[in-house]
Amino acid sequence: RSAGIIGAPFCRGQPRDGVERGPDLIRAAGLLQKLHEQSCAVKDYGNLAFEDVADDEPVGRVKRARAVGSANRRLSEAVRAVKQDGHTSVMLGGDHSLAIGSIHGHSAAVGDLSVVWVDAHADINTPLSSDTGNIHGQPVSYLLHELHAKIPVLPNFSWIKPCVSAKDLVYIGLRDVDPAEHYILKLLGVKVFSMSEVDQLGVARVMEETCDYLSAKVKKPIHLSYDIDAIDPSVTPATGTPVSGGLTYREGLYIAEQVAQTGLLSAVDMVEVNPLRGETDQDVRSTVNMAVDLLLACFGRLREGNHSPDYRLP
Ligand code: DIR
Ligand code: MN
Ligand code: MN
Ligand code: MN
Repeated sequence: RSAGIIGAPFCRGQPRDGVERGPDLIRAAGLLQKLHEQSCAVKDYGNLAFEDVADDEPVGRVKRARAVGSANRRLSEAVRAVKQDGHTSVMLGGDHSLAIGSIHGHSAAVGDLSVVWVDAHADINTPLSSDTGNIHGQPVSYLLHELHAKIPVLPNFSWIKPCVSAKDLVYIGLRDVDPAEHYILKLLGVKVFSMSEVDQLGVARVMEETCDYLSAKVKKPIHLSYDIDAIDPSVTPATGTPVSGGLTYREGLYIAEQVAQTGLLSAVDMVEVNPLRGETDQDVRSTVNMAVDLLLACFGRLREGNHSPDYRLP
């Protein structure tokens, strides 16, 4: 398996500057070299260039719709190309509004897919239910078939076709869910492992149930959308909306390892790393290192160790 890396230095899905630096920081922490060292072929497609959108006035409460719509259209094409080149797509964000384009492009290339959304937040507000108007709290709503009728037309969003079924979505790590989001999750019967379930079942059972649930019927390619704020802020403080009581370093890694072990991982997003939200260099280092370690686990790195099939003892 090979990794096709796309940098998406984009921050307009939320109000805090700095998250656009994620892709370069994650590369600077040695992602490509470390993937090579674990015998993973890598192609870096570089960073996308997003045009600035003038007069991007709020539409209702929704902020920066034109910029978010146009950036995601580009990203969707880029992810589709990476999949058509035969790689596992790695989208480095940027904020989580980018999951719209990433999942859309992934689905355009491979068809039906499952989504594992690891996050403190559900990111399933509709443009009308959102209190903040920030699109990084809404991406899932644009992607679900079941919510299509609830989504008003936004400028630069008309290219988006819903491409995910509620039954093919699993959440892990939730602990800050708005009332409208909770209503939607219950209404659609979405599979959710909030931090309560992680406490109750342990991460091993959560992943067993996640993988059983997703492979019960047809085995679809998996899109792993990993918001770094799923991890506890003691480990990943450099992010825009930290919420206490998150996944430990080990739980976070275990999730990525288990998704990788299904053999179905087809695309991954690593989003919401924001160096300007860390108070110290160590805060930023710790956050970026977590992102890198999660991605290495996605490409087969095991804590027990690894060796290539042709290894011979000297
Ligand atoms: C909140 C916060 N539910 C919203 N969402 C965040 O803005 O819709 N998502 N922080 O990452
Ligand atoms: Mn900015
Ligand atoms: Mn989040
Ligand atoms: Mn998120």
